[in-house]
Formats: sequence, structure tokens, C-alpha cells
Amino acid sequence: MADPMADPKSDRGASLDPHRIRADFPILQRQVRRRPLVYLDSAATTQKPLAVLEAMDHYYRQSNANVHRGVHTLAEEATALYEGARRKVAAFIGATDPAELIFTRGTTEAINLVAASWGAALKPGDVIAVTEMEHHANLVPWQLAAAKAGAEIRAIPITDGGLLDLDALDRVIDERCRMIAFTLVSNVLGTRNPVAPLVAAARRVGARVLVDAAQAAPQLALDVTALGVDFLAFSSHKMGGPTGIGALWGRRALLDAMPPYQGGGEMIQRVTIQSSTWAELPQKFEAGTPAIAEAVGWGAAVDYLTGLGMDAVARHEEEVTAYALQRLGEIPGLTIHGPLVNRGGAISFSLAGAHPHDIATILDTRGIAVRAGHHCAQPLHARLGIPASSRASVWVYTVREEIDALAEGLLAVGRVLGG
Ligand code: 7TS
Repeated sequence: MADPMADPKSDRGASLDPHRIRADFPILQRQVRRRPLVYLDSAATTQKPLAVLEAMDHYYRQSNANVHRGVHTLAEEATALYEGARRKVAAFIGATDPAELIFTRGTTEAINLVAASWGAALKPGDVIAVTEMEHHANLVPWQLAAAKAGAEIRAIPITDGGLLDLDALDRVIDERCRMIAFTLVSNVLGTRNPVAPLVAAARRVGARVLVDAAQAAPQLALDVTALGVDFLAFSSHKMGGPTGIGALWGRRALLDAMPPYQGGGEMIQRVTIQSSTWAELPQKFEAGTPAIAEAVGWGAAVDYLTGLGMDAVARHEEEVTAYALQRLGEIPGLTIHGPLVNRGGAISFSLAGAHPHDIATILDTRGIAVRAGHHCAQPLHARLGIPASSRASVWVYTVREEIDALAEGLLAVGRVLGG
């Protein structure tokens, strides 16, 4: 009898071979300091598969024109490619209406769009809730909006283990709260935050929910409908696509009610010297010539990831992260910041007696790329009681041999600098 669980469209059982995947990424073939590149900085930006580079090259060689404006063949091709990319990216996050997917410069601009446009209706005394683990991109835009409106910002605290302290929710979220904005996956701690309790808390007081999915989109299958949130922001360059483009997904009713974020070409219906009316979604929020080649490249990245299967991508992320946590756990004097299970592949750590920048510099002499600093999360580092940390992060092409190289490198750092 057929296995009722065996859905031929499902990739549940598929696994991913990172060694084979590496051949798809030209940059991974290069050397750094006469050693094979060990790229462990994918949380900052991922490397790009050949399919993305070729899609952008092909677009510029064959179809380059401005979009939505011309009736000539190239303009029609460019528009079809750009709107096709919108449909792919929308489908990737489970959005049923591509018009709810607005292309932006990235996660940062997507959150600024909501903070400025939706935030224009904030009143004195309103509350915006964030968390202690936010990237500055999901904090500073709210500070700007709050300062304009006389609103207040509150942070949901984290536990010493690097999880959201859900016991504090009732204290932070009251009827003055208008928005809960939080990251789905932390770029420092790796923490995967639970969505349901935050959505429930927001709904109890009539607040909106924005999810920063910059780190989640590359490693988890996302479905905005199932998540039940109001806005979701993410970036192409963290999921194999080019820099310069990202997106805001939002509920149509909210986006329709929001004023434009920027004025200019493409976003209008009728313009007189004194006033204008706005285009329909998504054009209302896409003033000026958009990042067309980048959209095409992002669409190719989405095709690439869909081909791998996001379930397999998530499983690989978990496996290689678990291996890294085990290997790093063997290093004397090393402290890992963040949870050890149910987490993504950004691993921040401190090594006794070694400054994060010195760690990164020494590792670089071995061709190993890691990040050092506050990772655009100063309030989180203040909470951890440290000015900076080192961070290694993985993605689809990360292999265990690279984790071994990191572990050996850190042992060498310990020998040189360790206290
Ligand atoms: N939110 C999170 C959780 C992020 O990790 C980042 C970028 C952003 C927002 C901003 O995304 P952008 O594409 O608009 O820049 N994070 C990092 C990082 O951890 N190291 O470099 C960039």
C-alpha cells in the first residue's frame, strides 16, 4: 500500500549535499591567503550561486530596459521579468497576492517604510514593542517614528539563555501598544522566536505585528498566511540573491490605508502642480526606477532555493549548526551566546582573553571569514554585558570541514592570545 505520508511534491525526506552545492557557487572556489576560503559570514551576506549571476548577466545582455513605461519589446520583456520575480518572491513566503509584495532596497528600507508610513498615524502615548535582541534596523526606524509622534518604545526582555522572556509579555504589552515588531531569527544569538504568543498578545490589545525575517527567510520555509502577522520584511542578499533589493510583504487593507513612503515616478495615478493621486499596490510604494536586474537575480535565487527544498535547507542549517556548537563547545575558555537547540546558524561567542577583532584577524590569516563587533545589535550586547562578540554563521554550502578549520583556528587563537 502506498505510504500516506509520501507526498511526491514534498521534499520532507530529501537531504542536501553541501559538497555538491559548493560547485554552484563560483566564489567558493577561490583561495584567501593561499588557503581555501572558509566563508563563515553568511548571516552578513550569503554568496551567490551561478544561476543568479547568469540571470542578471542575461537580463543586461538581452532585455535591459525600464519597466512599466514602454510599449517596445525590451520594455515589455523587462517588465515581465520584474513582475515575474515579484510573483516568485511572493510565492516563496506563501503570499497569495503578489500586489502585497513591495520591492524595497532591503529589510532596512522595508521596516523604515512601515515605521514612516504606517507610523504616521501614531499618537502621543502609543507604544511600539520590540525585543532586546533586535538588529538596529528593527529599532532605530521605530525610534524615529516614536520621536515624531511622542510615542514610547518598550522592549520585551530576553532570558539569560537568549530566549524571549514570554513571562514578561503581559507587563510590556498593554492596550496602549500599537505594534509588536520582532525578529523571527536573531542575527546574533541564532534564537528562533515563537510567533504565535506574540501575535496572540498583539491581537488581545488590537496591535499590529511586524516580523523581521532577514535571517529567517534564508533558513526556514515561511508562510505569511500561517504566521498570521501583518508585515514581513526580508532581504535578497541574505538568501543567495544580489544586494540592493529586498521586500516588504503587508496585508492589502493595511497597505491600502497607508500613505506613500516616497514620492516620484511610477507611484502616481494623476499629477497636477498642486497635488497627486496614488497608483494601486504595489506601485504606490515603489517610487522611481526599481532595482530591475536585482529583482531578476532574486527570482533566480528563489528558484535555486526552491529547487533545493526549504525543508532540506532548514535541516542542513540545523545539522551543521549542531556540529559547530559541539566543536566550539570543546574550545577552552569559549562561551556561546544564545540557545544550544532550536536555533539558526548564527553563532556568536566570546573567547577568554581574546578581543573579537583579534580573533577575526587571526582567523583571516587562515582564510577563515568570521564577523567581529556588535553585529548591529548594541542593546543586545549591553544586555549580555559585553561590548562585542565574534560570530560564525553558516548556510547551504557550509561543510563540516569548514567547522573543523574554525575549531582548529580558535585553538590557535587561544594559544596566541588566551589568558
Ligand atoms: N534584521 C536582521 C535580523 C538582520 O540580520 C539584518 C542584517 C537586517 C535586519 C538588515 O538587513 P539589510 O539587508 O537591510 O542590511 N544583518 C547583518 C548582520 O548580521 N551582519 O551584517 C548584516
